[in-house]
Amino acid sequence: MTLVDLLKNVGRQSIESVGGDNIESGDGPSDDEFRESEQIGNGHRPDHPRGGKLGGISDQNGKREIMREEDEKRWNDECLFDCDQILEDFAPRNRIPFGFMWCLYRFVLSRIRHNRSVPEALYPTHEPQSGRSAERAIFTRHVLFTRMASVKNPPIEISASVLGTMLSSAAAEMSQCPTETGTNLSRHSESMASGLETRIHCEMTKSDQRTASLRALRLCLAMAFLLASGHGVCQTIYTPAPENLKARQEFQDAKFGMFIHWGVYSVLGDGEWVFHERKLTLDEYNRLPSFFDPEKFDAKAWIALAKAAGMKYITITSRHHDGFAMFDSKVSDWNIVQRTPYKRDPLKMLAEECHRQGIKLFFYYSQLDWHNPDYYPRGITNWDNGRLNRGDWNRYLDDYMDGQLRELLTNYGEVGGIWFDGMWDKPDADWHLEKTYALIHKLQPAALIIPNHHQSPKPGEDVQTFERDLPGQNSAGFNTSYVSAQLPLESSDTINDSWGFNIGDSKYKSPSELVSRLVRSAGNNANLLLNIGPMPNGEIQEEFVARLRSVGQWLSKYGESIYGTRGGPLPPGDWGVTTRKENKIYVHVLNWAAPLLALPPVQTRITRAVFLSNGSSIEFTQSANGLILKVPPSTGDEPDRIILLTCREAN
Ligand code: JFZ
Repeated sequence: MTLVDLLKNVGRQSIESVGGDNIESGDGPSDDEFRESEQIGNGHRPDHPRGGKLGGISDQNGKREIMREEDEKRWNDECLFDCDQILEDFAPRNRIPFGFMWCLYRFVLSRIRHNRSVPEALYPTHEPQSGRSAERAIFTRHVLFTRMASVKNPPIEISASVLGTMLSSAAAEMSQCPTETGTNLSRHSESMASGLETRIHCEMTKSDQRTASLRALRLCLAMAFLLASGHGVCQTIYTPAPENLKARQEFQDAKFGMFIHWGVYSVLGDGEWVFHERKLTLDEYNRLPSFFDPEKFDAKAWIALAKAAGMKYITITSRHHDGFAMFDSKVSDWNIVQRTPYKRDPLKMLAEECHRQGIKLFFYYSQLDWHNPDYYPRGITNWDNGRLNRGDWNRYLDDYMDGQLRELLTNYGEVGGIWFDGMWDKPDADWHLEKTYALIHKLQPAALIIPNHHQSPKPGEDVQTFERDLPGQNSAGFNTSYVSAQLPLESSDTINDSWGFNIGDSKYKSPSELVSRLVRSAGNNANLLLNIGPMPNGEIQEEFVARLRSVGQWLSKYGESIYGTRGGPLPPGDWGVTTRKENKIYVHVLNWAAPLLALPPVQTRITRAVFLSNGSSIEFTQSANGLILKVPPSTGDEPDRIILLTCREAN
């Protein structure tokens, strides 16, 4: 059962237990309620440790709209700290100020209004950089929210078992992160679920209590109404089609894909951001397509190279931030067929070749556009390139972008999915995601939506992707630390340091480094999407070709330990990772010099351990304390020593 289901149940129970007649509307508090709540809220707001009162929660306009979208970031930024502070101050005494819970309720409700599912509403959008504090914030919200729901004084009772299950489901979600916080939450939820005498009492005066009881009753009813009737929530609950779920499995099995950044920018040999980096004007950039004539482009050779590398899918830029469509688009003439001497549609040729050679095809699509004037108001990458300072945002999204997506999902046969990028340019904008995602899933239900927005997944998204990073590590600094336990995961990376062709970048990763990244991705339950930036003449530079072929050779020997596996059962470490499939565990020793490797316990009985490269037996000891393997000495030139463990049962 998901948290959403549980909350729905809570909603239903509440309605049944008190009758539905007090429900005013699902639109939140009345003006009176709002004023009262402000008083209660203010009265109980603790001092902000950096001065002033707890911030980010009052509605300056006095409007009933609970929280404006632009306030949300401020709320996140300011209140994450406060949440922690409040928990630390009050939780040990088991008291949370009602004003704070009320504010939290408003926060959650406003996020539901902004079309987020309930669990999504509990997660911060703008997470702090450090993984620990992000997790703490999520944890805090889970706990506070469930506490709010369990306020004793208002005559709404949540049964012990429902609250217990809610907490354990929250704990289960959290315990997917192998961190201290995850463990803390599990422990916390256990004690709460078992005892449940632990009730939250609001510290209020008698009269406050009466008002608050009334309020909480109304609030809970409004919440219950919202949840039970599905108002504002229903459309956000996305149920993937069976073919989509199947495609997710296949995606996870595929493990290795080819990312391709190719566009008119490739002509300048300076990466795909050259338009922005050199602050070119529209007039200047408009000259570029006339130099793009990839006479050596050979779709068959590209796909054959992906296959030789052991890659199972490709994700190619159908258009990047320059907005230039690398396909035959009727939506505007800013495209390869109409603006370049090449005049042909390479995506069409690639699609045909992919279908012929059994490779899945995904389209990268930039929602950010530096060329179209309707991309307005502009985002953080704005510069004066000569565009008009007005434009029609809705037209950009609904006609231009959705129009092109419709073309991509209609004219190219079966498409694996759409890899979105650029939302980070306008993080607070309304991107009409629900509409766009619904369009994609309607046109091709199996197509996976993979957004590179660096946030927790939103309803309608099918894969969580991490740019230049392993899930949850956020070593790049801009990814989210939240890792979905449900969605397939993907990590993208470059062979040198560039995405688009960069003539001055010779920082190539070695073949072993690339193998090791692939293995670490698999061990972290993620795919690796490895990038190439083909040259403007359509050729792929030799440095990329050689490296891809050598990864392919490695995979042709050791592919069984990668393809079709899932990460684990043991947590990844600096020493290496594990992957699993049926009753097999592959121990990938990537960085371990000593002869013995001691690992945490494996749940099932290991019957056999062999060195995958030559089938020789490996000595091992399995006990309740853990597993000790005698690792064959390194020959120095292998990126990964793989030990295959056969187990009595599947892991
Ligand atoms: C994005 C693109 O901008 C880039 O060109 C490439 O396509 C890559 C795969 O995806 O990269 C980003 C996007 C945003 C940030 C960093 C890299 N960011 O917000 O810090």
